[in-house]
Amino acid sequence: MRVYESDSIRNICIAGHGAAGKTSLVSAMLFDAGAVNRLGRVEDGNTVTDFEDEEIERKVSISASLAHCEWSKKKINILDTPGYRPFLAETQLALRAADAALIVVDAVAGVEVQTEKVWEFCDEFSLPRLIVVNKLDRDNASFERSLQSIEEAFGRSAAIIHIPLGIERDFAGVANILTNKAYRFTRDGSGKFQESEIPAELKDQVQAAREKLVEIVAEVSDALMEKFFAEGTLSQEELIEGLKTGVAHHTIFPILCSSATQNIGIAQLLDAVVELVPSPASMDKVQGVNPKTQQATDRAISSQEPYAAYVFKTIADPFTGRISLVKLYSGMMKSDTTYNNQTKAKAEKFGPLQIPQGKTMVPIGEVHAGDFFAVTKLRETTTGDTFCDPAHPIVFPSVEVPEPSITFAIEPKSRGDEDKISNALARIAEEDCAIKYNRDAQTKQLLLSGSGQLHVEVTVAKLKKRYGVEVILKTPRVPYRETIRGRADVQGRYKKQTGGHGQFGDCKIKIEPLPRGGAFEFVDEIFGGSIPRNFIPAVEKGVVDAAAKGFLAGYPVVDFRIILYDGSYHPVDSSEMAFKVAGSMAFKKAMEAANPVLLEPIMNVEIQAPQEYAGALTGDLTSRRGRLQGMDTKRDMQVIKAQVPMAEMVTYAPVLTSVTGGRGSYHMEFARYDEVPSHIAQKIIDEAHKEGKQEEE
Ligand SMILES: Nc1nc2c(ncn2[C@@H]2O[C@H](COP(=O)(O)OP(=O)(O)OP(=O)(O)O)[C@@H](O)[C@H]2O)c(=O)[nH]1
Ligand SMILES: [Mg+2]
Repeated sequence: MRVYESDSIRNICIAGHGAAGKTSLVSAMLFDAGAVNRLGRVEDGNTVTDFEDEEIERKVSISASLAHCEWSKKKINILDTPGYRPFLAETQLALRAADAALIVVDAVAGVEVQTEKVWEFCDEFSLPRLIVVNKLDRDNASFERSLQSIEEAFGRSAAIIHIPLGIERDFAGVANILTNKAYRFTRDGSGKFQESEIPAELKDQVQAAREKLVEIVAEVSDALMEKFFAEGTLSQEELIEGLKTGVAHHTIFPILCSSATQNIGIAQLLDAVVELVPSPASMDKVQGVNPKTQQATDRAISSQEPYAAYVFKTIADPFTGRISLVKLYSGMMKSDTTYNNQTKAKAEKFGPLQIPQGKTMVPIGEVHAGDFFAVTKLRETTTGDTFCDPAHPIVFPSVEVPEPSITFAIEPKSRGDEDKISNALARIAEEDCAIKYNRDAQTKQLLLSGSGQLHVEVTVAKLKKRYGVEVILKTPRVPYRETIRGRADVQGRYKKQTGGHGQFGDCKIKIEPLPRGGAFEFVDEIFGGSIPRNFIPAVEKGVVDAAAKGFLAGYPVVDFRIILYDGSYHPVDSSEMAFKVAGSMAFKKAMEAANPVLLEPIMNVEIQAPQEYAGALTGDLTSRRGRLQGMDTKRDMQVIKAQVPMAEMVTYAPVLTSVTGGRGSYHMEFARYDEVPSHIAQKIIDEAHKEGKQEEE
């Protein structure tokens, strides 16, 4: 395995909407560059970058993966990423580590929802971008429509570099407006092509595209602008140099053409990557924070600098164990060396460094600034950590992945697997930052949250295949709460004075509602010692314990204030125990008198679906006691915002899927607690009493 210098490296991340052809494109790039000797196909489950069981089975990318090839003596590191919404956190992590993105647009569908989403990620990371219009060989492909949607979404700084030769079944290659040549492919999947003059029927189009490009490139600098005004055009060299600058500063986004599965236009795409994507050596310093001073600092991307590297991804391999994928920003790193994990303040002993080609790892002695590598079995290191020379400390910013949007309760199929589940989930959460799991303190259920039903299902499949634990997915119990509407003034008196040593506690309390927010306040207004100081905390404890057990249906009572204002005691029989009991008796009486009600969590729900389903979806939301908050359109998708009780949403995912034929997605987050309407409350209370009885039996 060769060691590459930073000026011989290009780091790109392939991103775009689901099924745009990203994995197929990577497959063709690797094949044409001779990195692999067959053109892997998603259909056949033999691509380099979709190697996980779940990816092969579902024919969908689920995790980001790293591959590489050599083209024109440059090493191109390629990160393939998922395009389906539930897996976009992976895409975000991969883009964070790349130096440029290749945004893949489906020539039939044009720019889609997730295309825009990944574009936003690129904005966030200030990434240069090339745009590839792929699937130009498909029926109903249209270069014009694709361009139109690209310009609508991303503005006129998207500039054509390739024009397709033919379309749909006749798509045969590309006309390159920079070289002013046409490249016609043999269309047998071999990637072989012949160079020729631009065909007569495309000459005008090529000319117009070139003129537009010259105008856009002229805006890159004052010098170019002056030249352009003086002479009405730019020289070939000025055009190329200006274009490179525009790409590097992400003010110009070149548009390329391809068919990944027919292997057409891939060589020209690789040329464009090598020529237009900045090498790490040519890039500005990378920004970070000095962990000692918390001040911003930066580091030149160079092998001469002290080492600094960023762990952008972790793979939990059931056989190898933990695999950390690392981007080396500066310095060199070697196999079998101990390095400083600055984030964890721990030294980590590295075994051999490896260069991943999908799942295949090739050992390498050392790696230089700008390159990627993998290292296995680090003990403390997790995604987002920085390694650096302790004498030159720097920490790189990590990525905040979005909060999960869907939650299920999980139960093991066989009893006794509880510990296994937690261990396995801990592993999976290491590689998948978008998964969260916890035991709900209120309902005692083990909850698993992800970015969508598919995400949770994939996690369940991993649990089974990798760790041998089978679980059942259930809708989570709704964490209802209880509160009061009114006020009350009551006495709790506990007296047991039959024979020997008795028990005596007596307290008077007022209860008042507090605004929503889950709060509880205890106010001590005892003056003159009607209850001795040392027993007051016992009264509070009695109230707190009783409130946790609930009054109506066993759900915790919240949003209330207790004012302890009077009471009495017995010099011998009073005890903490007795005052605790008195406190809880008082609380129950207070609840009874203060008009108790049930509260339920209300969620902010945002649904995206093709417009034709909007009516059906809003109707369904209304029947779920939802309140519409607004409608919006995003391209051809309708965005519906509503507030809906959580209890009504636990059954939503399969309904949305069946209504929209799998084309809708939704996201929800907690908004607030609201009173449950009384006719529904009664059902919940009856249900809770029934369950309570069953548990007692
Ligand atoms: N006709 C045609 N089909 C293509 C082309 N590229 C990809 N496909 C097909 O489109 C489907 C999706 O391709 P993938 O490469 O898995 O797409 P992807 O963007 O990686 O998908 P995700 O990673 O799941 O978002 C597969 O059935 C491919 O065979 C293309 O250029 N032309
Ligand atoms: Mg893919």
